[in-house]
Amino acid sequence: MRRFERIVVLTGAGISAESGVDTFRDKDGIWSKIDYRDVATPQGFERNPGLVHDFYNQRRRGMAGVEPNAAHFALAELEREFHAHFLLVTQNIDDLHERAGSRQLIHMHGELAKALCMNCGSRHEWRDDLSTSVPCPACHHTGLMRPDVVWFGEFPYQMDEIEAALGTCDLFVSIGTSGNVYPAAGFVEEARSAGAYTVELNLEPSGGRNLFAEAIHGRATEIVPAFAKQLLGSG
Ligand code: BV8
Repeated sequence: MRRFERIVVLTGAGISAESGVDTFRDKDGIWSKIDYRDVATPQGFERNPGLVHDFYNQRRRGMAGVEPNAAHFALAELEREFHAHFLLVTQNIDDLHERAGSRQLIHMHGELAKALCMNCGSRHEWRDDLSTSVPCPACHHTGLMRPDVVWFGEFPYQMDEIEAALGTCDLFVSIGTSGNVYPAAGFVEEARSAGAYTVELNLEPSGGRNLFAEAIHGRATEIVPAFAKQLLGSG
């Protein structure tokens, strides 16, 4: 494998699947059980904040006992070797990447373990249930705390940093994502037009498979450590 200097990795729900975290669009996935318009849009929160809080409270509670898997650890090791020019962008809102040791990390869709006050804009570490009766720890306003996640129709976080990295990378790797959600699904084309080599690692071909120069299919806990080892072996 050729030698790369500047790597951008994008991950989706598939990298956490073997840790026991549900994906969205697989059979029995999250969106097969609840309509995303009711729980992952600002309009849904406006209509029924209690339903949205229950949805995220269940997912927050569901993280108890969930551990990072070999794929998360392999990416953290890859970063340590490529520290200066390595960026991990995740669509996931779980904290498994940071718990595996990843540091050059952007949660473009926000974080389950954070709450945002819509009154004063303050953000808070949040591992308990949220509800409309929880006061903001900063402004003490009640009723306007929400999960700090990016819903459909909202702007993903740190897009400037992400676009800058895509424009200068020489390797773009997409792991465990179905390529359904934009702008993340369009990152491969931005990286490719900047001259990067593009690889998809996924259980099965994603919707965007043909946009990648190479695709490796299999379970993340097997193909990600093997891919990272090959990259490190190429020096
Ligand atoms: C925005 C909330 C304006 C948090 C989520 C074109 C350009 C820009 C926007 C749009 C556009 N077209 C349409 C839009 C609007 C919309 C959109 O994309 N709609 C889709 C449905 C068409 N996008 C937005 O609204 C975004 N904001 O556009 O702002 C803008 C415009 C331009 C530039 C900047 C901004 C906001 C999108 C964020 C929505 N929030 N969730 C939460 O509750 O988690 S989306 C939701 O889907 C999650 O965040 C999730 O991360 C994301 C993507 O899903 P995946 O991670 O891919 O999961 P999925 O289940 O689909 O796939 C899992 C894959 O893993 C599968 O392929 C499977 O095979 C694989 N797998 C399974 N097991 C394994 C495995 N692989 C390996 N090993 C295994 N063991």
